[in-house]
Amino acid sequence: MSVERRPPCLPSQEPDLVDRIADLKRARNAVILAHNYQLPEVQDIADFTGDSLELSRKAAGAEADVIVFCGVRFMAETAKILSPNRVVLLPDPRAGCPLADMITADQLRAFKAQHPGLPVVAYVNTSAEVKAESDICCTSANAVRMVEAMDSDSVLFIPDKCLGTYVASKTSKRIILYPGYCPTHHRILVEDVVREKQEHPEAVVVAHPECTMDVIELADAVESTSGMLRYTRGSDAKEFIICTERGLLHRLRKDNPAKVFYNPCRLNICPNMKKITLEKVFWSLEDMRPTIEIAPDVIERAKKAIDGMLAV
Ligand code: CIZ
Repeated sequence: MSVERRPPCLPSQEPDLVDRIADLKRARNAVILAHNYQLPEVQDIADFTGDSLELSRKAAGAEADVIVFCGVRFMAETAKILSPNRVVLLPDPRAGCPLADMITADQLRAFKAQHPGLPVVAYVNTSAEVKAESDICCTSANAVRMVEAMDSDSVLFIPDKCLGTYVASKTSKRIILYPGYCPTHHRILVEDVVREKQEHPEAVVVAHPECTMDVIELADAVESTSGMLRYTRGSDAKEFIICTERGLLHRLRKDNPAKVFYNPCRLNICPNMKKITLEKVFWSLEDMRPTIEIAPDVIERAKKAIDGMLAV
């Protein structure tokens, strides 16, 4: 799908852009969701900010006809799976997730054929079609629990080999990894964390499980983005080194004005997350596109994998 773009009539400096989005949102009866990795100004206009599953569940419970998902494609697809009768807009259709794109439904079928009979645990960072081919979904927060819930000593874990390696260190089950990874988390290096820790020896290191295992081993806590929000709020520590996509720092700083958050490197920016801008949010509400469309049978099968996770 390609976006046909009109000349930008509303540059972001224009003061009433935020008001115009709010007016349009009311007129469309829309809810705006922003993932924790979105640009600060996009997070600030959202009705809800959070991780992808949390947002999709909030949208499903909201009385809105339209869901604007400021995030990447698999996240907007999850919202559509949970709210199939609503219009779901992804303000930039090119906002994909390189990790999710590392496995297609065909590649998963081939992986399953190499390991017949083993259940598939799919991280939420997968397309609807891949979820539809999986036995159960997991988030980074509940991956260990989902693996342990499988009625098998061995499981196929897709697509993130880093999260899978971390899970393997926490369970006695045999995890067969798929070789996917998140390029943004891979750019956070051990040297970055060591240097930051030398500069701020009191700081607590919190790492996302999409980081490489050598970074995870340096961490005081390993958390999903929502877990990081809870952990830092509840901690007595005053300084934190946050090893994940840097968009989360905006919310961490807003929620904890008396605490200090350090970003360990300059390269931990997801270019896809940053494709969503205020202008694109406005345009998507104005034009009511680009919409997320998923075949009904794919929605039904993908929902089973998500519902399986929610049941556990
Ligand atoms: O599902 C999400 O939101 C992702 C990808 C990460 C997280 O930890 O929130």
